[in-house]
Amino acid sequence: RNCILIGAPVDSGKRRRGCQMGPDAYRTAGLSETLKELGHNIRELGNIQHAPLREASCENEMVYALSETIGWTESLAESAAKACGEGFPIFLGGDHSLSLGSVAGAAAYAASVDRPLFVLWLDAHTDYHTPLTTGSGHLHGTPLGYVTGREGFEAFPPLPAVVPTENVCLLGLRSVDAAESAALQTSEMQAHDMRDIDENGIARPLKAFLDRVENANGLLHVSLDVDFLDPSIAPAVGTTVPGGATYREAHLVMELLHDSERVTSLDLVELNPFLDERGRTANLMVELTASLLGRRVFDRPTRSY
Ligand code: DIR
Ligand code: MN
Ligand code: MN
Ligand code: MN
Repeated sequence: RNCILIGAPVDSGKRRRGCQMGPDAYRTAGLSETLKELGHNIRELGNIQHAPLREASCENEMVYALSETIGWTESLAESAAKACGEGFPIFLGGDHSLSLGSVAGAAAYAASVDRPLFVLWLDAHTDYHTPLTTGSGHLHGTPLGYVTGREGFEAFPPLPAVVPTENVCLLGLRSVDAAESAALQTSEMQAHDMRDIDENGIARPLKAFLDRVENANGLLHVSLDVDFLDPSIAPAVGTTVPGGATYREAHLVMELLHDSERVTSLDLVELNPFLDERGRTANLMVELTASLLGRRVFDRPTRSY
């Protein structure tokens, strides 16, 4: 595939800093070399920047770094729409607020080729808040609210195309607040929490979703938040929640995604290398990306970290 690596050092989506180092951590962990070994073409766009900042305000005074996140949404939506037409964009985050832009751009591209966009959200959290409902004020908790067209994003660029909630599947949930939970009930999103995964396995809900993407001839954007993974294998994230996906579950998800041949864009988000133990989380994220792009757990080369 023609992979386009887009560094997006977004760090405005929450108060704790460090995700700005994410793109370099993925480079250091050998993302580009790993994908080349799998036979893919790689184009490196370096790091992109946010659009020029304009003043913006929100009724909710808790909201943090609104202008900066709007600036990132603008530049990322543009980059994503363009890159989707040229290859397989991989966004090297950056915190999850980068997905306001990457998903909006992917949706714009999908609309331009008259195909539906589906979104797979791999995360401990639903990220379905709006600037008006967020209690923390952290906009990394709002991308699914934005791309599905919830109210409260008036200060943001108008959405080029709304993602219908029925096209969204969430896997890995285990930290959902009351407001998000209530909003989720009234949406058509398919939300699978860890209990669901414990009882039914992770392959079943994923396969059901991938069948729907296939039947609709859809494009599929995958958004992988580091905190989808269990903190014991992926400690480098500001919002660790116990009880996440295991190494084997995560690779299985990636291999099923590869087999589906449906994935058309990918976010790698929330890695905070400042919190890591010798790059192990960055290395794991690179391995998972490799599985999504064709590597099998059983034929991966042995490496000593
Ligand atoms: C969290 C943010 N639910 C909040 N979400 C995170 O601040 O409302 N997303 N960490 O992955
Ligand atoms: Mn998230
Ligand atoms: Mn999360
Ligand atoms: Mn929340």
